[in-house]
Amino acid sequence: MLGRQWLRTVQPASRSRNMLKHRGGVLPLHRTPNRWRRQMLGIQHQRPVQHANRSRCMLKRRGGGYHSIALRTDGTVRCWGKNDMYQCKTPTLGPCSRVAAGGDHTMAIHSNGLVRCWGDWHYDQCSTPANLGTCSSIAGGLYHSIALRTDGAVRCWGYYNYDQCSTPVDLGTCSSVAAGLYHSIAIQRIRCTSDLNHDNQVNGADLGVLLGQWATSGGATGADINADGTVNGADLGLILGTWGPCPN
Ligand SMILES: [Ca+2]
Ligand SMILES: [Ca+2]
Repeated sequence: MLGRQWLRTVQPASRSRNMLKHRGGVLPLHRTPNRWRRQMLGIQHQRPVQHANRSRCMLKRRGGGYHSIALRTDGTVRCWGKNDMYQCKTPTLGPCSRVAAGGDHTMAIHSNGLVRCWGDWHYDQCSTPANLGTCSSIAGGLYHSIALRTDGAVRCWGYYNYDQCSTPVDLGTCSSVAAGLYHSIAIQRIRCTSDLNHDNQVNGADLGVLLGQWATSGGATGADINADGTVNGADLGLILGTWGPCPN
């Protein structure tokens, strides 16, 4: 059955170590590397047997191509499985708050919010952007990485031949990120139109902005919330009606 199926493969022209030999075109499925075939067919690979004393301490677990990573409740990180790209050579980290695993790379968010990455560097999937800042969520694709900054902005780096890191310009602030083999996902925050100063709260500061623009068109402040051309009582009603934290 497998021999009759075909898998389209497109691979970059250069990858020196651990190179996948097929560089584009169509291959019979039975000739594709086991790893691709399993991934395309949705077959989960067999994971290493988990040691009993690990499970008692696990806060979160993530699985990469052939390795697994766990975050213990004390913030320490444990990794096991395939280590040919040093994906389980966990650096000295200190306590972490999140972990993630890509194809052959591993990621963690340190307790100070900074992202660390180790393992396969062939596609710069571990070249964490210098201006990344603090992050609240991370995810690893097959050869790329994605992070959610604490201000809700999304950053992506690594392999991008399928535009998996072409973050949409109108994405805005997000609440969560995830990664597939060759694609990325972000959950966009619901726009909070009454939050005129963009601090994720509808409060007195926004009321001040509105009153400062009273009877005008609102201009760049966005104080004309209902877009009827004038900052008026209708906009005041919208602010009072959505008073409090913006929804995530
Ligand atoms: Ca506000
Ligand atoms: Ca209005």
